[in-house]
Amino acid sequence: MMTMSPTKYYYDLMSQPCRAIYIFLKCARIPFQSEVVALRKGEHRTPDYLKLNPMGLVPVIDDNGFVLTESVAIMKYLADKYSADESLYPKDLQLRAKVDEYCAWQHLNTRMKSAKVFIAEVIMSTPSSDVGHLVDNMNKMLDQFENIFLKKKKFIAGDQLTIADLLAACEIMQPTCSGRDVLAGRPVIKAWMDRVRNATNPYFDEAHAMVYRVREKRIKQKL
Ligand SMILES: N[C@@H](CCC(=O)N[C@@H](CS)C(=O)NCC(=O)O)C(=O)O
Repeated sequence: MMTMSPTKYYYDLMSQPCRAIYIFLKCARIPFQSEVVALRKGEHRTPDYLKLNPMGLVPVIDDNGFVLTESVAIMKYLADKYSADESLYPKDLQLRAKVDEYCAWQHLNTRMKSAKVFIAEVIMSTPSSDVGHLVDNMNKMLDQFENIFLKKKKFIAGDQLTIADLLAACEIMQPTCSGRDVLAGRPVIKAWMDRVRNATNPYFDEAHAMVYRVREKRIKQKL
């Protein structure tokens, strides 16, 4: 009989999609073998890692020889194959379609618009005075997220937390690394973020420990 090993998960918790998958794996109680790939040390560019993912990006899973990249595809695969909790990626056709709708939108919106502010402020140390247009674009995205996706619902797909909320929360947390109060004046998104955090803790805080540390350091540097 062939024995199956836990899925190997290649990740760095400074990466937004990696945090979303990490929280998902923990909440869904899916065992995994942790394979940390330190981006700051260039471990995603070693010949061995490039054999696994020629694009040199995290996240990646290796499920007993089945290698998969792309966070959204990874979460859907793991949910369908291993999760006993169906609420995280619902089987109901219309609920699932709402989750998929958000997952399709987020790459060029939540992810891109938040990441650009993070890269400018944290990676490139661009002065705040020069990031106004990026912050404007992020704010337009946050308006759309609130008014089109969240509306008055508890979570993106309704009453239950899904992978869509995990992806969204982890992206919106990224630009907070600079010390920026991304959700200032946004009580609706702030309340949703608190619901996501409360529903997933201690894993949310565990996944964001490094984000919180970077944020505190940046705030101290500004004082
Ligand atoms: N569309 C991919 C994006 C993956 C991605 O961009 N990963 C980033 C971290 S968030 C990365 O590995 N960056 C390393 C690099 O660009 O060198 C997904 O959702 O999985």
